[in-house]
Amino acid sequence: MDKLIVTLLGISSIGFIYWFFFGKKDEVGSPATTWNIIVEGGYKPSTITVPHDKPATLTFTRKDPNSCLEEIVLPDFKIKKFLPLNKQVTVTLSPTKPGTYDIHCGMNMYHGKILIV
Ligand SMILES: [Cu+2]
Repeated sequence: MDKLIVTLLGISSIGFIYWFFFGKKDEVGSPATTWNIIVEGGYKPSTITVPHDKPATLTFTRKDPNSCLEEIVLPDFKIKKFLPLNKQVTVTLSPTKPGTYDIHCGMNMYHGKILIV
């Protein structure tokens, strides 16, 4: 029995290490001006890439009843929006400078990234 537990722990820690180093990479898509972001336990995708010379439209859909996620804040763009559950909320960005910008919830607990290229 003890051996079994040790074996299971070993397997799960290998799985964890594997996930930690290989599974956590952000999927950075190619630059696009329209993005659909699902808000569920965080932001999916958590990193989006937009070109710096065109306005970008981000549509957020909150599927998570957690009130922590009910507000979206893009501090660099002075945008703050309430996200009703299961409703699409569209935000338009007019990026000018390439860089990495933050998206977070009203309490600054969940984070996403906007890469402006
Ligand atoms: Cu929050």
